[in-house]
Amino acid sequence: MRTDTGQTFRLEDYRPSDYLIPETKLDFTLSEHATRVVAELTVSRREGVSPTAPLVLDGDGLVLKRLEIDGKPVSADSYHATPDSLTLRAIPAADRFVLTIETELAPASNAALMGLYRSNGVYCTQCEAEGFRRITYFLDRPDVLSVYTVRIEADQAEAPLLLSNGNPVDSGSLEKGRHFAVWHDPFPKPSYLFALVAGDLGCVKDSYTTTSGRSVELGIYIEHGKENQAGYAMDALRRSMRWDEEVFGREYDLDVFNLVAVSDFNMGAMENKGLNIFNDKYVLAAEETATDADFANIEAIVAHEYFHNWTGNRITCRDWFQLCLKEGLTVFRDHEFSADQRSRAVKRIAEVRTLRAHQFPEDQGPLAHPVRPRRYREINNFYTATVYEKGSEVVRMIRTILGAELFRKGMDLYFERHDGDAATIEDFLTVFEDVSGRDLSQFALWYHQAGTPNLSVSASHNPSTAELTVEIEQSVPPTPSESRKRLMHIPLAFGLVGHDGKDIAYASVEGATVENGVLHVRKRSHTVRFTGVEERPVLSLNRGFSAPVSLSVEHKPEDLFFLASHDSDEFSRWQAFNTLLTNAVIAAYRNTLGDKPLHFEEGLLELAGRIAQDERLEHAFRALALTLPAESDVARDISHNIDPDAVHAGRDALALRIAEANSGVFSKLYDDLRMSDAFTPDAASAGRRALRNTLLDFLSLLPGGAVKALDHFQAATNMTDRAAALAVLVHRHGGSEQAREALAAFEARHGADPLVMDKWFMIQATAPGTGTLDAVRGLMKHAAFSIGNPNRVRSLIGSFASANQTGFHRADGTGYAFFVETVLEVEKRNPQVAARLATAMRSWRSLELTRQELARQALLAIQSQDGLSADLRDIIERTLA
Ligand code: 0A1
Ligand code: ZN
Repeated sequence: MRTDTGQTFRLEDYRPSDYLIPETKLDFTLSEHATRVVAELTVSRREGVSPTAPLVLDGDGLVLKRLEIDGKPVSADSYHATPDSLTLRAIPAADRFVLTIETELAPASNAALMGLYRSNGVYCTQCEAEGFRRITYFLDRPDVLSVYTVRIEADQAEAPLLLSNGNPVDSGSLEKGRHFAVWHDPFPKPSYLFALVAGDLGCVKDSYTTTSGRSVELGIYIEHGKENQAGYAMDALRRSMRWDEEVFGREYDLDVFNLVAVSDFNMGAMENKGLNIFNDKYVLAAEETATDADFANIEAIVAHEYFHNWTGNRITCRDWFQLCLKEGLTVFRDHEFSADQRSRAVKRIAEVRTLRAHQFPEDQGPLAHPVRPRRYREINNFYTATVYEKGSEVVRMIRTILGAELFRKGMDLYFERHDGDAATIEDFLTVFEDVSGRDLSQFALWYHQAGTPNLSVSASHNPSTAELTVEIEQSVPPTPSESRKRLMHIPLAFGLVGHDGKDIAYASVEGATVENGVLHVRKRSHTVRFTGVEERPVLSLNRGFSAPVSLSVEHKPEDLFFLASHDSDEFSRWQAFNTLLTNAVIAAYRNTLGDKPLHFEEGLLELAGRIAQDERLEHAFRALALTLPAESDVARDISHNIDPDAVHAGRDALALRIAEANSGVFSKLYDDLRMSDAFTPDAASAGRRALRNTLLDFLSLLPGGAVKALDHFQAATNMTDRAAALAVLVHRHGGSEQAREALAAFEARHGADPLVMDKWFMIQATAPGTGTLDAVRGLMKHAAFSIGNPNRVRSLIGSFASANQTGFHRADGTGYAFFVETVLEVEKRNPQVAARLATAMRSWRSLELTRQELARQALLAIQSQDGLSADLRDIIERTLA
């Protein structure tokens, strides 16, 4: 385990490497406990660098077995090797030389899942961000690009399949039942994109012809017996390849594209050149085992990794501070892909919900950092919602500001200008300035400055002058180490909605630039005057969530009702109703705390019924609208001194009142939505299921609800419906006979499938109430649980800590004691997963004082441990700071 060295890396310290490695030859002789790696690196000195400059290669826990320069052993006094670095002092004066390095690895005991490891008997690698240095000594930094040739030798029976990046060039049998394969990747790449897979896996093959006629062999490799679950991923891959050609003009560039699913993986998936490696959760899909959400995730992640081939691989990052250059842009691309494959409005609502649930709390808490950070102690901790999701929003804003056409021109220029480069955010912004002639320097603050900007807006209409005046105030709250903020450029899409629901025109506008329905906020305050506005319009702001800001608009109460029913922008319609629901839960929360009776407006309850039945709206939209804001969403809006039990009580009370007020309508609709045709994972069918399952959640609160939910569970013919019913039973009727029966039936049916059991774990771990802690402790002893597998840890422990407000944040602090114990236990094996788990505490300062103090004690208990990993110490110390 890499323990903390206390070293901080800073953006301003970036220097190009003195040495480069234009060619890399790797020879792997695989064995579980003693894999031999011979690296033959062609090293060149960068022009102008003194021949006396030492060559310092990165390592991480390595054992050096042999070292040669140009085929001759290096004398002991000319180098210094530690597990973490290899320094060569006497270097040949020639500009180029070949360095041969032999190391020995034990993949079977690599529990951190970085570098070369074993998953279910399959050898595989994970090198981003700094895993390659666990394989051999190298200039393990993204601006050192190399052409790789890889030879893999293994036991034929143990590993009939031998894969690496690029194209296959040779293979054959060897003595004693061994065999080999050689792969060559003609595209220079940084070490983090290296990959190797060797094992015995099933395979699904297909082929694809690019627009220019290149034929590509596609392969998806999965556990034997699961071949029938790879069809959806293959289809998503083919659709992604076509879409990137059509929308971004990008073609695939190798003869093969392979994708491998492994069951032990720290993240979702990895874009290694020509050899994507996936967490099997994001590949395997069948109606019996995967929910509609799983299908949508698979489609998005397959696309994401594929799109990296251009945004990440062909153009990579100069250094890890530029991570958002590839991640934010690629998330934007996968969002657009999914929007084109599904319903754009529904997709946008789902994205915004995710952003608010994960990125806003990050931006508003101690772990806040700019989309392009300026410093880090452990880069693994910067694969964050800010870098990914906010990074994508920033790219979306560039498109909003420039318009679709100029945006595409800018992207074309980016690909043309930087293909083969390790680029920066400045390079990226410059292409858009060049194609548009705009100055994006104020806009660039979105990359450099952390925190979610707030906009306060009020409007007044003067019928006698036909003028609408809109006052807009901008503020950016302070974040750790950035107390003073500069004013941002915020593109706000808007409309002035007339009484008939149509946008009304205005004659002129002054006080801010308005272009194509977008108002550009650039100053601290704007007084914007629209003339020629005869009737009082309702202001619809931040349509389509054009900017990732917190918006508070002084609406009259009836205005939100109006927008929720009439706004022509579907996102804003959803937003208005969601705000009404959130406000209602917050009011109920305050009354719960004040021991006052709870009251909900009839109009809101009725509107829920009207939305449910509105045939003009897609089913999926209605399902999203009727899904009450999560307890964590409500807590975020309350923002301080939060009592999670009262939030829970307020939210539950609203759910019950909506159900009671609409029981007839909901029941009928629930019955009408029953589907008898064969399962298809398309968005329209998924939308019907989503709405029906949302209605079930409400109906389960009424008398006979548990029986109804059990009927739903038993009648389910797919995982979406089965898991939804199980969640309703366990969350709404926990401990009931029906909940117990469904849990047992689910376990009996799916006990042998770990990915499906993850759903069973997660549903139980997110059951509200103080009893869940003991349940989670009990489930950790279940045969299907394993503390070494990241998916199991995330589904049971991660979901408990980050998605169970009442169960985890118990007033007696026992949830936090469990947290300390478990995070440290996980850390022994896998620091990266432990550090991510620990981010569950990032909003501890928003809690009421008793819980706050208990949470602080828990964090201090972890901090006081000796020998903490760099990953965990970094998160804990920033959380406490
Ligand atoms: N680049 C991948 C994410 C990723 C990052 C780190 C990993 O291991 C520590 C694995 C994957 C992506 O964006 O999909
Ligand atoms: Zn990515």
